Amino acid sequence: MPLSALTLSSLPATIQTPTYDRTAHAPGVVHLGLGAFHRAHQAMVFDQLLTRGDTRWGIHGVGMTRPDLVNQLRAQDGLYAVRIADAQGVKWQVLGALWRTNVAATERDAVVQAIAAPATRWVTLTVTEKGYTQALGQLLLDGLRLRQQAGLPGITVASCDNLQGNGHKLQALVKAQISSNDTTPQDAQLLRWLDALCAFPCSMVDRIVPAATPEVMAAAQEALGVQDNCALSTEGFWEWVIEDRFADPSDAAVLQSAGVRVTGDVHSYEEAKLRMLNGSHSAMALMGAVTGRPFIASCIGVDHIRTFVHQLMGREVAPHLSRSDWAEYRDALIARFGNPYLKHSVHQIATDSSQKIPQRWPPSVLGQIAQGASFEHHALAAAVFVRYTLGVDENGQPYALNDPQADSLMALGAAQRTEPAACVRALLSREDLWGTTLPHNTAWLARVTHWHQHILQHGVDAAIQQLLAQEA
Ligand code: CS2
Repeated sequence: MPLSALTLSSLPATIQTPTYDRTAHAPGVVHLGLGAFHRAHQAMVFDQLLTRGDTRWGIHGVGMTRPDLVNQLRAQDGLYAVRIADAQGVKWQVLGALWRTNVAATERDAVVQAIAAPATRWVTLTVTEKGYTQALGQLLLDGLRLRQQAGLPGITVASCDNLQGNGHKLQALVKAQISSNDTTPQDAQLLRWLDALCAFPCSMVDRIVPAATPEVMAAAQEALGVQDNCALSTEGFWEWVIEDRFADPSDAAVLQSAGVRVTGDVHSYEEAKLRMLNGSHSAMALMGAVTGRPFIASCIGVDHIRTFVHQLMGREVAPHLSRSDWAEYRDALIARFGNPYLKHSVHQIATDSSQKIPQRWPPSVLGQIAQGASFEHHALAAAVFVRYTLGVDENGQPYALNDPQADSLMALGAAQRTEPAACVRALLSREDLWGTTLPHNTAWLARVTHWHQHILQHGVDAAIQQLLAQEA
């Protein structure tokens, strides 16, 4: 039997299920990007608010491209289970905040109408780093224009992707769809309306939510007694820090009451999270991909990788953060990475590395260079990235590069066995990855070249051990 509104009442009594009416109200939130992360993070915050009787937080969820997930969710009436598991315990919960669904690629008009619906108060986004395209800006603008023309209130449009200053980027993207054309008086009015009545807060979101696996679905069947094709697994920890900038200012207190941190200073949380958590994730993911270790937990469980990550954060990232409690943050991250319940695939995190590296590594390297300090850990991580572009691990197992830049990266990386130095130079010269300054830094180039050579000759593990011996 599949999980659905009909089978909800047959679940074991220990499992928390939605107690609110899921059909009486129109959704107040349109969420773009219906991946695992949103469903086990924000959807759980909104579920809390709905449970308390605030009916404004039902979600109209929009899958950007893939119809399969949306079809599965529809077949389950938008219901799915989340396993929350770590050293503190294991608990299952069925979420009911998802009230409607669409696929942007095939049902664009329905999405525009959802943004323009009178009940909509928020649009939230987790469309990944590569999702910030003109098409996205235009989709949002079309919905917002309809609102303005209908005389409806402005809304809060919150980017929740792993990008520094994500709210500013999104606002600029939406507005660019107007100013790139000749501005008519109507356009000028729309721009004024956007500035005055809509809010684009920056936000930092954090929870480790691996993509769904058959193993989690089997565990869901066991725990629920029904089949759930959309079941997810996550950790107990979650954090959502959002800038105090809302179309409806009273939302600040509402979100705070559900455990969200509302602040004027998202920046210090964003930079710490991107460079410490995500920066370490990318380094471990690439190391795991090249050495044949499948999960983040299998990487952090190896002594020399754990020490490497500890030092990367403490010595090369922390000195440039404005968040002062970084040592506790680092130690908590190491424990989270080791969570045995999270089978977080290294290849999932290595996906789109070309879009992730720019936020995660260069700011720390530049900070170290400015202080005349060592950037060896980042240089080694960059060398592992170069090695990763070969598309075959150290055991001879091939893997696919899942990246919008896969073709160009593999073309540049192909020559690394025969002309390693030229290959490193070519990959490090790319400003889309490293920014405008690093490609001209000869010391950076020299150290990445050094570690790359070491990796080709002795392997990634030996290179890490050599680095630890040298930096002891
Ligand atoms: C990961 C993130 O896939 C990735 O790139 O680094 O999804 C990470 O798990 C989340 O940002 C944690 O909050």
